[in-house]
Amino acid sequence: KVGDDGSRGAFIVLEGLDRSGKTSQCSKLLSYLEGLGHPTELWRFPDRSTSIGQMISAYLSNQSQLDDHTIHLLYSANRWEKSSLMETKLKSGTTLIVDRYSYSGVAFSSAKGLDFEWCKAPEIGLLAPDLVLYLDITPEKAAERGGYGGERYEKLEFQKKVAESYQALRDPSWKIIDGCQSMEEVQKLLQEIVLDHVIACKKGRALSHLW
Ligand code: 2DT
Repeated sequence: KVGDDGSRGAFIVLEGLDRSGKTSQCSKLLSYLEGLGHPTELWRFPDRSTSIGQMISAYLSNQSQLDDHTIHLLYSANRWEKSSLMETKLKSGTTLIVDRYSYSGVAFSSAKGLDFEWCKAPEIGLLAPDLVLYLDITPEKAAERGGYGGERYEKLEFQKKVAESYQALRDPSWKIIDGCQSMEEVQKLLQEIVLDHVIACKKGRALSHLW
């Protein structure tokens, strides 16, 4: 526990397969909360703007090759390098809408065959989100949606394994949203849940850490 009982921002994570609609829903949530006057920022992982992020980006676009363990630790380091800023923002009252977090880290690397517990270990001690929203869509449906792009993981067979890993990670506190509904329906559901959490965090809910 961080032990700060003051008013703070909420830490909200969106997770799901590629093409599940996360990124569009994140930006809509940003405008929604800003419209209500809640200070809000949109973050995403990997954060490709740092030097670690650039190594990740080169790997994802197949410009470099890295051992599976190595890239896993880079993703984790990319979260660690942002963690104190993240904590400062939250404590100063800014809500963070975050597109992917440690759950993507574990789901993607364990889908490659790395040990599940080994994948979770470097995330121990990172800030835990107040809310995980999982946009649930089948890998087949995701593939139909205008197809995957050219990045490393955007292939149906691999996405099926990622879906299984997410399944193993899910805990009862996650909110599972049927991602096959229209963008508007999904957004409406997300807005209600997110607003509840923003208000609860303002009232002083303590921050906690993974896992
Ligand atoms: P975007 O397409 O959302 O930029 O993601 N990934 C992401 C991992 O393998 N481990 C991680 O820790 C994170 C955050 C998911 C780029 C790809 O990176 C994968 C898709």
